[in-house]
Amino acid sequence: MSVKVLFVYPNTYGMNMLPPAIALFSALLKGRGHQVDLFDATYYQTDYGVDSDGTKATRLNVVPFNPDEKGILLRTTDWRDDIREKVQSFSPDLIALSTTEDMWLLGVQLLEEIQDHIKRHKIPVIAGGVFPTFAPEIVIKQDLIDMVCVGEGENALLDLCDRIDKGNSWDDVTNLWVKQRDGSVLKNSISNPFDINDTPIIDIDLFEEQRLFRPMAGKWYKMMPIETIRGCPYKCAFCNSPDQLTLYDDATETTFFRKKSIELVYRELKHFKENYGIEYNYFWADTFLSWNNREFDEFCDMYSDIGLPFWMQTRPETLTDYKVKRLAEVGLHRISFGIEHGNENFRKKFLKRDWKNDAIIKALKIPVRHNVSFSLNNITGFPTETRELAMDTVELNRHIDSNNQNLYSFVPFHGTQLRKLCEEMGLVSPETITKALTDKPMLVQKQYPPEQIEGLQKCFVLYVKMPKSRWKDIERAEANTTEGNRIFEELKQEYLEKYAVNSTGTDSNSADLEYGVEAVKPSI
Ligand code: B12
Repeated sequence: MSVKVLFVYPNTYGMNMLPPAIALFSALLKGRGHQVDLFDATYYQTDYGVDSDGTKATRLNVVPFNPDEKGILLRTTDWRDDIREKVQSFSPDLIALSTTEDMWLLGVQLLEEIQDHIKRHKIPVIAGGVFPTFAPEIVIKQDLIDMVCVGEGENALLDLCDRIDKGNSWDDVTNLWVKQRDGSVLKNSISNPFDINDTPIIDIDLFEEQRLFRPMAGKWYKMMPIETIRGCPYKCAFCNSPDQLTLYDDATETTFFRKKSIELVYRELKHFKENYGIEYNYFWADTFLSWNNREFDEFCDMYSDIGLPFWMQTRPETLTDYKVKRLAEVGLHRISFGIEHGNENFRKKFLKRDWKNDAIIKALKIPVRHNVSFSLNNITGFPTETRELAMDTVELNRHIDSNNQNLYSFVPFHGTQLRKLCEEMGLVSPETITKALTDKPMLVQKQYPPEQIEGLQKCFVLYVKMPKSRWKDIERAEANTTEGNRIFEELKQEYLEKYAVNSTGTDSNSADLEYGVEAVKPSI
């Protein structure tokens, strides 16, 4: 016997990279003889949220590219018909939703569309992912949700499917919150983290081939998300990773921070290169250079056999000349760094990032020396922040010869230290669901109102890259008025003509996006 699991993935078309969790679960479940299918909302017009990609292009964070190159188009069919057709034809025994916070309400919308089928056939529905992990009390309240996975899903999902298969109760499956008939909830404890060295080759066949294509530095590649490390050694207050550590430290004997064996990483890389024609690897570890020196050398020796360009994200403090040089020799193509804020004291106090600006500036000369292009991620709109403080972020970015730079507005995700602060300050309520990073600012603060944040976001790249003599005009361009937008368009042209040259001096079209969100032209 086998269990039929239908994964539901709420997503909008800007975010191309496929979700590794679903591909991993699929491989594990198929390995146990279960059947798996997927409803992926990525290329449907769901009228949900924003086109993060388009936003980034408008703000000069990325440079437009030719969307027809790989023929990636939105679907022309209605998602409602398709998801209904999917549940009817596949007839799942379990529906499994994987969701981040900003996608949760879209996930609910997708489930609501098939609620008749769910109710008629009494299909259990489980939700997992970073949002269900950190806001299980919100997720379990949703009518259509029967179970919430708190923490990692590998063992929980396998255990659950085995119980369903055998007709046994799943009330005591670890990591699960299970809703009872009377509405009460059983909250099971968290089991030890999954041994990531037991990870099978993930199953990407569930996804359409076009989901692998993603633009990087102005060019399309067939790109594969690859896991090397799970968890992060740093404690940034706006990020979910520190709370993952705490969740597991408090509940289990082992740590959430784990490194995959280089041998296993090699097997995956080789498999996808040889069998799927992968052209580019996307290492999504929070801090790629969290390895010790021996592990680092082992990676470089291994990767020289793969020879494909790759992207990574890491902290400036993890760079050395030796490391960047070696990585560049084996294929490092592009790096993303989180700078986040330019005011040292503010960054230390509120973001829990304790590093000096001088040290950041010095470290970020290293990739320039080795001709490796990179982008900088920054955030504004933090609790208590002011425009003056935000201008320190502009100032710091001006001292760094990056190829691209973004200024996101702060999002108080559940399961972060700053979320707690925002709730304490009354800036959000515990129930408030967050939006995407590229959406409108979430916090409404008198000392730094949303319009100011948006104005600065709009003009951030101009402030960073143009001479200060142009700042008066740039400030006028911040206004979201006919006049302000006209000045913005003029400055944008000037920027593109004179200043959009990257640090390696080779192309002004460099654009990468950490979250794979670049504009794709709708077909309808
Ligand atoms: C790869 C990645 C992406 C990929 C894939 C996203 C995805 N949904 O998988 C892309 C590039 C598309 C992406 C996009 C975005 N991302 Co992102 N991303 C990551 C990253 C780096 C790794 C996630 C990952 O694959 N981990 C490995 C897999 C195996 O595990 P997992 O996804 O964590 O899931 C585990 C459990 O949660 C659970 N689980 C997950 N799903 C399910 C489902 C069921 C049924 C069950 C039982 C269990 C379960 O089991 C899994 C394995 O143990 C994380 C940071 C991090 N280190 O976690 C950020 C992170 C998830 N992203 C984040 C954000 C903000 C975004 C965006 C909103 C950014 C934006 N543009 O606005 C979008 C949202 C897109 C979307 N539809 O989900 C935040 C999420 C914040 C939040 N609380 O919601 C994170 C946590 C970054 C951070 N440090 O703050 N992202």
